[in-house]
Parts: sequence; C-alpha cells; structure tokens
Amino acid sequence: MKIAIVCYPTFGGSGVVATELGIALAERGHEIHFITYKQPVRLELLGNNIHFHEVHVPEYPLFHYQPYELALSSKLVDTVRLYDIELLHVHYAIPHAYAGYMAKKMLQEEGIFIPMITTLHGTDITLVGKHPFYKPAVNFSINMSDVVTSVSEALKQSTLEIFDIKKEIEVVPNFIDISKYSQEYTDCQRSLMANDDERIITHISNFRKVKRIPDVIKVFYKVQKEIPAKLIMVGEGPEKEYAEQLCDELKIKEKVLFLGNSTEIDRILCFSDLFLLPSESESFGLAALEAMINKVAVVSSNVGGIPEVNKEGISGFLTEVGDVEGMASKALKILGDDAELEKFKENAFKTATKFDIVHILPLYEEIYEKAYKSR
Ligand code: GMT
Repeated sequence: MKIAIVCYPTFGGSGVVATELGIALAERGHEIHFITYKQPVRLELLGNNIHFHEVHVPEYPLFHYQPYELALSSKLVDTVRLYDIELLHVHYAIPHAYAGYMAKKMLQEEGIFIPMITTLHGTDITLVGKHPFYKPAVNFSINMSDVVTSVSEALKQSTLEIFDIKKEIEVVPNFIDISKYSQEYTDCQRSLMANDDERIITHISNFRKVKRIPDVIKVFYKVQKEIPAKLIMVGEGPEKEYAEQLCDELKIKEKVLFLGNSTEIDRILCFSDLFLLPSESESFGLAALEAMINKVAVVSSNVGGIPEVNKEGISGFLTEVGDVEGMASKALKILGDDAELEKFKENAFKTATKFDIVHILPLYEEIYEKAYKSR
C-alpha cells in the first residue's frame, strides 16, 4: 500500500514508534511517506519506497501563532494527490488527527476517499489532550478517525474514561525489532563508563516533569551509598538543569553522567544493568522495553501501561509513584547479587521478545487492509 505517516520527528516515543513502523512497512514492500516538519531522528535511509515530505510553515507577522495544522493538512492533500496515497496513519492525536481529518474532508470534495488511522500514544490523552482548551477538538478528531488504536490496554481505558469515544479502540502494543539484537555488540564499551566493580544504572527520557527525574537521582543516591555504581542519564528536557543541580547538592556529580540526546541508545543500554523509570504516568514505556531487549532489568512505577511491559519479579519490579525508598530497595535486590542480576537480565530479555515486530506488524497491516476496503 501507499501509506502516509504523520508523526513528531523528535526523540519522543511516538515519533520513534512511527518511524520504526514506517521503516518495517517499507521493508515489507509498502511505499511509505513520512510527513512532518523535520526528518525523523531514527530515519536514516530514504529510498524508492521510503520518502520524507517536510511541512513548512511560512512565518507571517500578523500571526502570533503560526498555523501548523493548516500547513500540515495542505501538505497531506498535496502528497496524497501527487503519490496516490491510499491511507493516512497519524501518530499522536494532537494536532495530527485534527489535520488529517481536514485533509480527508478536502480530498473527499474531489472524489478521493482516504481512510485515516489514529494511534494514541499517551500524553495526547492523559496530559495534553484532556486539557479543557483542547478536549473538544481531540474528542472530535478521535471519533472522526476510521480506526483508532492505542499502544496499551491502560491507555485505551484512560481514553474511554476521559473522552466520549464512539469508536472501538484497538490495542496494538509498541514493538521492537529483535532481529537487530541477535548479535550482541562486540564493541560494547563498558570500561569507558564504569569500573569493573561498579553497577551501571540508566535512565532515558525527554526529562519532562511527568518522568519524575528527581526520583531517579534520589534512588541512585541511595543505591550508590550501598554498592559501587554509576548513573547514566540520556536525553534532554526541562528537568535536566535541576537534575544536575540535585547531583551537585547530593555530592554525587562524579558518579552521574549526563549524555544528552542519543540516536544510539543500544550502545548505552548494552552495558547497563538496571533501567529506572519512576514516571508519574506512562502509557507504555517504550524506553523500558528497549532496555529489556538489551538485557537490562527495570525498576519502574506501577502506572498506566508499564505493568503490561515490565513484569513484577521477572523483568524487574514495580512500586508506587514517588516511592523512592521502595525503588532503591528493589534496585539493590537486583543489583546486590551477581546471580540475581543475571536472572533478571535474562528474564527482561525474554519478556521483551513478546513485543517483537513480527507479531505486531501484521496487526497494523490487517487494520490497514480492513480500513482501505471499507472506505
Ligand atoms: O515519553 C514521552 O513523554 C513522549 C511520548 C511521545 O508521545 O512521544 O511518549 C508516549 O508515547 C510512547 C510511545 O507510544 C510511550 O511509550 C510513552 O509511554 C508515552 N509517554 C507517556 O505516556 C508519558
């Protein structure tokens, strides 16, 4: 099929999922057109059946806010016409489902009927989407989608609680491509990061409030008092400065490495022992899954879709949000003993294999076919 994928091009989980999905669909012979304001970070190869179309928003001084939705829907209309696109798949409802619906309506006027699949990712529902200033438009565009999918059962339930949804929501979990992990990195450079006797704890996120970054630092503070350890913080965002300040105050600066955004997180995860994800809310926790496939155990909060990914006592542990003491003690339980750590690492990998793309891609293909036939 010829599919247009609309997503955020940034390091956020929804953009990563959309990009990896597009790449995998292209490998299966579909023609994929990414439509967004910048080339997606994980999209390296463009080719015969993988294209990128930039949405450009011209600046005009009259506008206090430049109308991105307008530019996006116009770009969608042009691209559909030019490449005979058969289907739109928009990731993250805001404002993509809204712009996608407008494009669909414009195209309908000229006799082109194009189905739109909307994938809900998390904060588009639980944080941003439910704000009263956005809610009516988000509710409307979800209901106007031909198919709605959610990345976890928990997110589906939240969507049904928060909005007045008339459509069936199909749960299609996020995924990872296990074939990429069949050979371990031969150049996994652990020694650059830590001494042999030190455990490596990692956190990867966009450093927003919802990730509870201070909890990561506080948990690590407690752990490093008991065992030799290093903390690797990957990502950029509003909470980063405070996190660095907190490390300074707690006098653990030399044990914490802030690496910024990275396109090579597997190279960092390959030498990590434990992943910390203490989020306030999390629809799925893709970063935890990526850690698990790299044989990294996970200590996380027990919210949203995380329990669908991180399995209590198997791939790691789950505690209440904000339970720093509990997280530190679970972390020590995993890290304190070599055999225990090895067991959790192996089980984290096994648990992650259930989310192999080979199981998930056909679900999307089935949805696409059904939506196309019933257009
Ligand atoms: O993690 C973020 O805050 C970014 C956000 C996004 O949309 O890019 O992530 C959401 O979507 C990811 C991919 O489906 C999920 O794995 C994350 O759990 C979800 N984030 C939240 O719900 C906070």
